[in-house]
Amino acid sequence: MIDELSCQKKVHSIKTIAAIATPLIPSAIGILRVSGPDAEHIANRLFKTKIIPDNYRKMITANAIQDNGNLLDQCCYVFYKGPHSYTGEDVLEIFCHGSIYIVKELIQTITTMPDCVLAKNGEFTQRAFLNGKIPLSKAEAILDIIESNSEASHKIAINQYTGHVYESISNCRDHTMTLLQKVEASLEFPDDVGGINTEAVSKDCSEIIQSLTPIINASDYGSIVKKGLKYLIVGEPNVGKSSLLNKLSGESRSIVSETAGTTRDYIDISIEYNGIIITLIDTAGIRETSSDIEKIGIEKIKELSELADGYILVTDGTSSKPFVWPHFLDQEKPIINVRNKIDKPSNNYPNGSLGISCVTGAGLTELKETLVHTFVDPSQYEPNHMLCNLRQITALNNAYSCIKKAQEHIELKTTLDIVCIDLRDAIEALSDIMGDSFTEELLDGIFSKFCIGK
Ligand SMILES: Nc1nc2c(ncn2[C@@H]2O[C@H](COP(=O)(O)OP(=O)(O)OP(=O)(O)O)[C@@H](O)[C@H]2O)c(=O)[nH]1
Ligand SMILES: [Mg+2]
Repeated sequence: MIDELSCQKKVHSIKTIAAIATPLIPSAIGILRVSGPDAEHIANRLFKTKIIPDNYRKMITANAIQDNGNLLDQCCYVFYKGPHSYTGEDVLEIFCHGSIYIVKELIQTITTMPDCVLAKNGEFTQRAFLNGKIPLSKAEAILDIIESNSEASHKIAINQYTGHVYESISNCRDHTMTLLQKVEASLEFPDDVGGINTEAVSKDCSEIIQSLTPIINASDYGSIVKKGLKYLIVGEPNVGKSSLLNKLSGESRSIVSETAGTTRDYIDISIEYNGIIITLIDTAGIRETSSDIEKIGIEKIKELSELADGYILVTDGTSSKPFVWPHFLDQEKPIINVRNKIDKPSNNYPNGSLGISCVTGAGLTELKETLVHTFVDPSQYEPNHMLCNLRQITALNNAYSCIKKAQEHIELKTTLDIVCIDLRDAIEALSDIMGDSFTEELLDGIFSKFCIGK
């Protein structure tokens, strides 16, 4: 564990950092960020100016001039005097024309100034956290906002950022602390406070469990929103797997032909339905074959199978031949049975499989619904009450099982020491969610996932 003071000292003893904050592609504007004790000096040197307090937090237009007198660009910049900045340090934000050359030259010019180095991933946000500008939970929510790729994931991330869910978790922690104090008191001062009331402790545990349960259930949805769902489209050759991929995505990505064995390599496309990103992977038709290339394609399905959340098994509705589920595919994962080509009169799809047509589009909305609903029902969840950060979800589950253990131990009349340990572990796990206690390793793990410049 490292305490905040030593962190702050460390931050201030290290150098000024600089980074490009926008993607390195030709664009209207390029943004660079600088944070640290030399930010003001860098602005003065680059823009041949002297920043005055009246100009703090104001957009100033100025020429960026390199040390050799070369005019690099006409830029705008904003200088934030610490602690009134994102990181809590002096911060300089530079807005230049979005030419790759200008952006690269600017970062080169800035980072060759004494005591200024290129920032590492997430280092700006890490400094904001270490300087007490934002709690760790908020820092992680920023990452979730940046990574959000659907309406649902954005909603959850924004709610995490505004902190509603943490209020509930913080209340659970307070409740657990009060309970721990009660148990500790009767353990240490039995003569003063009397023996433990097993029923009352168990009731408290039930109440905490009840408060955590909706967050846990909702967070299962949150984690699906965050990572999306991956389905492998499998079946015999020529049943319409590639047609299905194309029809669902609205793109003509996979080659469709009446020749059996057309697809050899796999092709994946992501679609969004009900706020969930679903990655569909079209694969080679599964059959006994003498073609080496086709065999490799079928081998690939085995590898892909491990990463998939489920399968869409496509059969041809006009054929009565049953599909024999190959041993190398996981039977435990959900299998969505679809019978394709229901537009053809000879189609006789049985109950238990979903009839679709890649020609008319029949059944495809039901199919998309099934793909999501097999794992989760989005209408049941309130984004206010969920987490989508996997580290925080793990800590939440951990806290839940510690409270459950405490309840079991108290009901079994196990020694109170053990109950105290369970409750302390639960408090620690709940604190972990909020990031109130942290290790250097944890911080490195969190901030390394950020992009440079954030
Ligand atoms: N009538 C009808 N024809 C379809 C439908 N879906 C696909 N087809 C036709 O079926 C044939 C095979 O389609 P593909 O999508 O290439 O089948 P596949 O399962 O990917 O085949 P392989 O890549 O060889 O494994 C093509 O001629 C398609 O036009 C459908 O819903 N109705
Ligand atoms: Mg195909």
